[in-house]
Amino acid sequence: MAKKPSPRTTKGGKPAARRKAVQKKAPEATPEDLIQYYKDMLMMRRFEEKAGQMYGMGLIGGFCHLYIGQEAVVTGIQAELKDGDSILTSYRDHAHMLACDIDPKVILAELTGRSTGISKGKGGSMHMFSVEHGFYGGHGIVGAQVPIGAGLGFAHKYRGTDNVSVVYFGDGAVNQGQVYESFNMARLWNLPVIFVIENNQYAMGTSLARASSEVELFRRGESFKIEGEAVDGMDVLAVREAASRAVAKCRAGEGPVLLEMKTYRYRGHSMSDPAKYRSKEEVSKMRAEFDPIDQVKNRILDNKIMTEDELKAIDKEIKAVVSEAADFATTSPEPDPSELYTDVLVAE
Ligand SMILES: Cc1ncc(C[n+]2csc(CCOP(=O)(O)OP(=O)(O)O)c2C)c(N)n1
Repeated sequence: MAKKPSPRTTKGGKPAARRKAVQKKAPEATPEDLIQYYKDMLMMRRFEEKAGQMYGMGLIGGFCHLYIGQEAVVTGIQAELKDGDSILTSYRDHAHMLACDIDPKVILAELTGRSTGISKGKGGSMHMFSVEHGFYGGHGIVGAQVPIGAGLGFAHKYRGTDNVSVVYFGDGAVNQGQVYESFNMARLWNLPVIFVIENNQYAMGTSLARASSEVELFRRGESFKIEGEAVDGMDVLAVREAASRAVAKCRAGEGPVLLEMKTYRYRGHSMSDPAKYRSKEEVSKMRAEFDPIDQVKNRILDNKIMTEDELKAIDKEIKAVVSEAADFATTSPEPDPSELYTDVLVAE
């Protein structure tokens, strides 16, 4: 866990790159909030379990990276966003799209390469986009989304709105030069960008400590005077609280901000990963003790907001929605060969 640093000041007496350690106090939430987060995270989990199953059946081709275990991060941040805000992420993008209210049917149809998919079946799991929903991809090149996220922040500022740009990237992307060029421009121009490092501890099979000289990733903005905070990314309420502070700063023109979400992915890097770089015990411990959905479920039960049976009924409803999406994805037609050259270049 990160130590709280001694405060430092710039020449002008302003605090420089202050940082905070992982939140310890359990934040408050209304019963409605808890139920909503439970539903949102369960939808992501059931959707991806179905995607994993369909991949195994050969219905999904190409790459498929699951977000299972990390659901609290995108759910907690999305709870603080509003219309006009933009988000973008890597290839591990299904949950981010669901958080943007994109129909599970069109996501699953894209995964199965159907014409009804969000990229008309030509993008697959890693290449999805919806400007209408404020979702700017789905990026297969590690770190490529970071400068684009800074650019979207510039667009928000240029247009004079108070919208923010949230760019998610992994611990494997943080050592890239383009990330630091983006930090520099974002601070230089005070852009409303929230840089969210989803630190799930492994980049494919490489653990953070094997690839990074500084593993406290919330410090990575320091030399650019970007304030950073480490957050318990398995607790949706801790995420929401940190997001609320970050969003308020950005909307007030005091951005950018960096959030390091300490999270964990349960599945392999992608569907073809045998995951030999970590023990089964490590994964089981994280699932048993820190699962984001169980944490919310326990809060709901402990506070007698709903009964176990009522929660099971919600699960049943969500499974029905996912099952309907799977039927849609498997019965939709494949793209017509005439689509092969459409939407490939911008200036057609
Ligand atoms: C520029 C670039 N280099 C390498 C790769 C191959 N690659 C795909 S995912 C990945 C690991 C990224 O890990 P991280 O950023 O921690 O994200 P996570 O998969 O953990 O969500 C690598 C090296 C790539 N897609 N792009």
